[in-house]
Amino acid sequence: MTPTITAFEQSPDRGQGLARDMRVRWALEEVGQPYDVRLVSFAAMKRPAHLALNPFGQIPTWEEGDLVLFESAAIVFHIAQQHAGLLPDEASARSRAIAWMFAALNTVEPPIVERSMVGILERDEPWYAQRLPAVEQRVRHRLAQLSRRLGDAQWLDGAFSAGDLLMATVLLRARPTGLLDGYPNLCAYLARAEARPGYRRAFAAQLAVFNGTQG
Ligand SMILES: N[C@@H](CCC(=O)N[C@@H](CS)C(=O)NCC(=O)O)C(=O)O
Repeated sequence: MTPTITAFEQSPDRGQGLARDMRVRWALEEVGQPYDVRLVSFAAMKRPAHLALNPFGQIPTWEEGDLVLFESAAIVFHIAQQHAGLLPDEASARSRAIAWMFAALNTVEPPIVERSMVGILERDEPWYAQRLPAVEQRVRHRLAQLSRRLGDAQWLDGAFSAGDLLMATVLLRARPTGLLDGYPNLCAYLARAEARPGYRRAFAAQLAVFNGTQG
């Protein structure tokens, strides 16, 4: 059965791959699972029909027969459980890859999202100039720790996994701030992720929505 995901009708990032449907599209492309996309407006996301899919009124969502899911990482995990290629078969390696999925979203993403929200919502506030350095320091702290752990490795723990997929999408959100530039191995890690054919197909598909050239 072909799953249907939701994505922004008009993405605020202008199709630069920062919206969280990108994670789901990328996972689907990695495993070769075709999918349908239903585009939703900001207004539609807050209406009962979409709230029935995601109580928080956000994208992405997942519909596959009777199964409805929300939360991008839960959807990526679901895809990884259904298909080979995103999680190792060996039990301990699989658990470690899942730990990296949680680390991406629970430990690394929060300061990065906080930094971008401060830039969007607080730029004109009197406290902005004082607050920004503290927020950026929290991002640097996490990036430095991640950079140390990654070292010269290609991926976080052996072969590319759903942990890398989520971590790369989190790092993408840090790139516009320039904070990633201080960590050449993380920049190279991100470039490796972006060079993957599955990533490129997913990126092109969501950019086509923004450009109005979706097939
Ligand atoms: N933790 C959720 C976050 C979802 C989320 O923040 N979605 C954003 C797009 S990237 C959204 O729908 N924003 C519109 C809104 O919150 O009104 C996930 O990973 O799926």
